[in-house]
Amino acid sequence: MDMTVDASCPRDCYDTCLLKVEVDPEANRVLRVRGDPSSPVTRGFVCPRGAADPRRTHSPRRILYPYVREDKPGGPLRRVTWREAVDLAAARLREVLETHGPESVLVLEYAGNMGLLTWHFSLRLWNSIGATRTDHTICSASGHAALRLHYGSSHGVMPEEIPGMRLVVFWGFNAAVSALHLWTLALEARRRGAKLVAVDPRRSETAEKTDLWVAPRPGTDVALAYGVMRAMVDEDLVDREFIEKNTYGYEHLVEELSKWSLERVERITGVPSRTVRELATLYGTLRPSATLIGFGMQKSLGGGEAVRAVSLIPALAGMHRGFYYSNSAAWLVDKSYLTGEKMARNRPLVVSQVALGRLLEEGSFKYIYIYNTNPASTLPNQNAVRRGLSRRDVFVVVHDTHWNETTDYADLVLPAPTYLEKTDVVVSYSHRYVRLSRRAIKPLGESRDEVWVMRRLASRLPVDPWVMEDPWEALKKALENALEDGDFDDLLEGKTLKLVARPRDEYPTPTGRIELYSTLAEKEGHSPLPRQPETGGGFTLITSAHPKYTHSQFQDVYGPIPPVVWVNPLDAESLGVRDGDLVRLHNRLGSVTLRAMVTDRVPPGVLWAPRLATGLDGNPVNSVALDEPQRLGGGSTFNSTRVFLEKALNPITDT
Ligand SMILES: Nc1nc2c(c(=O)[nH]1)N[C@H]1C(S)=C(S)[C@@H](COP(=O)(O)OP(=O)(O)OC[C@H]3O[C@@H](n4cnc5c(=O)[nH]c(N)nc54)[C@H](O)[C@@H]3O)O[C@H]1N2
Ligand SMILES: Nc1nc2c(c(=O)[nH]1)N[C@H]1C(S)=C(S)[C@@H](COP(=O)(O)OP(=O)(O)OC[C@H]3O[C@@H](n4cnc5c(=O)[nH]c(N)nc54)[C@H](O)[C@@H]3O)O[C@H]1N2
Ligand code: SF4
Ligand SMILES: [Mo]
Repeated sequence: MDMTVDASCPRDCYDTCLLKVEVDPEANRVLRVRGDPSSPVTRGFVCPRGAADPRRTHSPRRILYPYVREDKPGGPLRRVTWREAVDLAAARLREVLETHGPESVLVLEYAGNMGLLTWHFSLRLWNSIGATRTDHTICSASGHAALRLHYGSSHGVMPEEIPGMRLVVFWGFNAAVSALHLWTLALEARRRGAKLVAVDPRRSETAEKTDLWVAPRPGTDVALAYGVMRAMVDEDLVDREFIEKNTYGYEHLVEELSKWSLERVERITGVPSRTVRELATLYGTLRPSATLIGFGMQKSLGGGEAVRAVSLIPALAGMHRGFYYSNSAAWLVDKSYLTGEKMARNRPLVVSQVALGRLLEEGSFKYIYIYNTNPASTLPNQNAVRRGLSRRDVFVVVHDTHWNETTDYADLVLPAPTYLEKTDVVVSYSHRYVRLSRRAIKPLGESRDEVWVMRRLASRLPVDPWVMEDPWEALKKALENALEDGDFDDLLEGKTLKLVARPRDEYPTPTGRIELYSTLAEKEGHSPLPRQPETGGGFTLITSAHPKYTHSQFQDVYGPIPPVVWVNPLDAESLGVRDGDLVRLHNRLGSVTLRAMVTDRVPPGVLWAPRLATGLDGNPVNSVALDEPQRLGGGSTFNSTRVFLEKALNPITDT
């Protein structure tokens, strides 16, 4: 008989849906994944990825057994037993630790599964031996650093508040694709009379559906935000009482604004002054408002600066933390206890995830343990990444659920169960609702979870006793202060609980206020007020999320990510490119061939491609992606990628 199991989607996604999973226990099959209607935020529906989870779970691309690779990249595989696999992984690790030291061991993980056990607890082994890790800067780091400068921490509006807003601004945030449930909450606000705005250089799916679309040139959001604030000040649309009571440095900000005439703003951003005024009027008259700042906009050389500038607008409009970026800093989950970072004797070496390719290429590591991430697709400067992983003097272990680009570079491949095959707890980075995600079916093949593998490895190495702590005991301790309306036992029983959230109107800044002028920035060597970076000429390549894929995942279900690039009709004409032609994008890092879609959804000088597509020449889009970390927070700069574009020969029709 079929049955239904409660789970939470652990994918790197704003929404962290509560799910109802229908399974056939006898056949050990997942039949259907539905949204749980009891969730106040994710409300009973799933995105195309959630809906495809039964197919992804039972996909022919699943890794079901451990394998040793004879020759990399891509050489023949030999199936081995778990005992052989663990012996080999541990022996090589011991050898590298003894001859090269822990710095030459790299643990490389990210948010492929955000489960607290899957992702965090399984880091204990690596923290105990002092392995090098990355700084997790690939996604949102610079925005967090930016908000800390002005607000002390980065949490903001809670999703349940969105329907009550009178204005919702999606600033560099394609929520209609990347955060379907937050978008749905905004649609509810609109039904109650709210206005929706999108700020995006590209006519994104979100921009197409909002009431106002503001289209700055890429990387000019600081100027635009200053323009909006200037108009608010000039037209007396600011909340003076709020500013007086809750902010620091208003005079400095006003002085800066005096340099930002709307003509200057228009020259830099391309946004007409009347549109800047219109946005300022919306902010000044429609309260409360929520400004949803996307991770996407933040992935450029001045992305952190842009987040800083945009975040100050709602303060002028009189709102406590009137932005939403990520609420991960609001919760009191003790992650450093879970990961063992807190107990570790030595601080490990931390390297840039954004610039990792160059380190890999130089041979900085002799042993790399990879899980929950697909670096041979998702990191920038792919040529360096792939050369680095191909080195003969580095032993690469990959523990993943599916064969992917990175498994081609693995010396040892280990099979992992998907989230539907293990029990875990997932904490969202947007909403407060948390529930036990129960195992729906037994692990497929010989797949073994991350905690199991960690403990097996640890039993063959000299490690601290805390590595072997019972995972559920550790979880209980890590959640001790985190749950608002119940305790750990309630969670184990399956109740949906709320996380305690830090207050919205408290500011752990040096002055205890919203620092419009950041004294922290001054101290740390950044400009106290956000700074508009230089923007160059040539083509800027923007890449962003596609509705059917989570980064590189789901190609086994939906087929390859479309290898297309949007080109503005004026650019196409001047380069002699017609719709459907093959074009080659190239720069000093590499090249990729894509099919041109000529469309006015991008302005001249801007190209857009779905992220993580593989080009028609077999090169990943990230072959050309910039790997220079941002100055503020070290974040990624994918959207500052500059490329040349030329018509390519079509291998089939052009001879
Ligand atoms: N379907 C789907 N959803 C996802 C994911 C996924 O892979 N697939 N991944 C999740 C993850 S990890 C992330 S990080 C988020 C990302 O989600 P978002 O924050 O929405 O980011 P992106 O989709 O990268 O881009 C958002 C928008 O920023 C615009 N943009 C680019 N440069 C600029 C600029 O200079 N200024 C402004 N104003 N806008 C700019 C782009 O045109 C794009 O429309 O999505 C999450 N949700
Ligand atoms: N060009 C371009 N590139 C980008 C971006 C961009 O905007 N443009 N955005 C960047 C951003 S924001 C992000 S967050 C990164 C994401 O980069 P990655 O984290 O590398 O993204 P995924 O491709 O989703 O890879 C996740 C991997 O985890 C595996 N996995 C899933 N569940 C489990 C599990 O339970 N256990 C184990 N062991 N493995 C599991 C999946 O099979 C998959 O191989 O990509 C970045 N890359
Ligand atoms: S990927 Fe996001 S929207 Fe889709 S089911 Fe998972 S949490 Fe929900
Ligand atoms: Mo991300």
